[in-house]
Amino acid sequence: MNTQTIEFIRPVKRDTAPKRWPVEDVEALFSLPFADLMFRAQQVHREHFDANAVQLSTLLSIKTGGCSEDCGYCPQSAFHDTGVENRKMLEVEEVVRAAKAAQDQGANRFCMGAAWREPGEGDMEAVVEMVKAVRGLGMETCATLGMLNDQQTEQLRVAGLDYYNHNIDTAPEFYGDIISTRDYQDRLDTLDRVRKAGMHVCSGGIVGMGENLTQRAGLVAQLANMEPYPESVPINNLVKVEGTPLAGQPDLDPLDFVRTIAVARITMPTARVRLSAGRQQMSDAVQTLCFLAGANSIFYGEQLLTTGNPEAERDRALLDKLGMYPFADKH
Ligand code: SAM
Ligand code: DTB
Ligand code: SF4
Repeated sequence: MNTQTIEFIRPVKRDTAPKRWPVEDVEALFSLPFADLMFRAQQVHREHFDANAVQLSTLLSIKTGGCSEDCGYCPQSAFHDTGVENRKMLEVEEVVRAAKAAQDQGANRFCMGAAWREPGEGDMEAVVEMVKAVRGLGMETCATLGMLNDQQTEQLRVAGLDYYNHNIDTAPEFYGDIISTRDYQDRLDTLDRVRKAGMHVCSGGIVGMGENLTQRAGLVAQLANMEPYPESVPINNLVKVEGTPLAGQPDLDPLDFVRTIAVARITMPTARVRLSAGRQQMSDAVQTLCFLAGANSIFYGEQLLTTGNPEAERDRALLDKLGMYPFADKH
């Protein structure tokens, strides 16, 4: 036997195990006839969830504007002139007041967002107090504070944080077109730390930023191939804010947004798929299609971070009309 033959019979070495969801398989889902895609999404949804129940999270910006990152979509980046006023971190009492009000309106999760690349030296102490206080109200807690190191992750876990939101936002190969001040791996590293610390992961992305279909499928594949995939997956429709580099993006066809929800549902069957930013610009009919496609969580309350969201009353009316009701996850 010569060396040539030995080489030939040696098993092929792979760098990584085969992915559960190759990008081309996800892209094939996107390309299904609309009715077939919706049917598959509904089958998966009903296998794992009450299809009439929706989880309600309320957002609060605990530190607004002046962020040192250059995310092309974000009104809070210091690189863009959007008219968003920079504000220092809110006091713990103000946060608790807002959380109580959200709870009174029927929200069961409260998400605290900060316009940081990462929390600074003195920031964690106050955030830990906020998490403890909101949890003390009997609400689930979520925070989104940018990148975390091991120590910060541990502080949040000890405080009792239920979810950490950290979006990967788009496909790896499109990321550099949108953000230059960090790379994709930074996001994945923080998500790993959150997962290892034992908190629930909330991670999703934005559609409508000019990505092509392969890149949109690439975003979903990245999320779906995480082991395990996130418990919560926010799908945001780009909110076009004047002064951001993406303000002039053409509108996404609403049916392509609905398709993204359906594909997320099929590839991540047990995740909460959240119909996130962009609802204020959506008709009731499109939102309804998103629920039919498997969305089962929304941001609830008239404000996202710096942009608007439908009034709570309008959302209650829509849910009533659809025979849907709020539902809290049990952990
Ligand atoms: N600074 C932290 C970070 O980037 O992780 C937390 C706050 S940041 C505003 C949270 C997420 O909001 C981003 O990852 C992005 O997905 C979303 N977001 C920001 N601006 C948006 C916009 N104009 N339209 C849709 N989603 C947006
Ligand atoms: C997520 O995926 N979307 C929310 C939340 N997680 C933090 C934020 C949306 C922000 C929309 C733009 C703004 O209001 O500033
Ligand atoms: Fe900063 Fe987050 Fe906005 Fe990026 S998305 S500019 S990190 S607040």
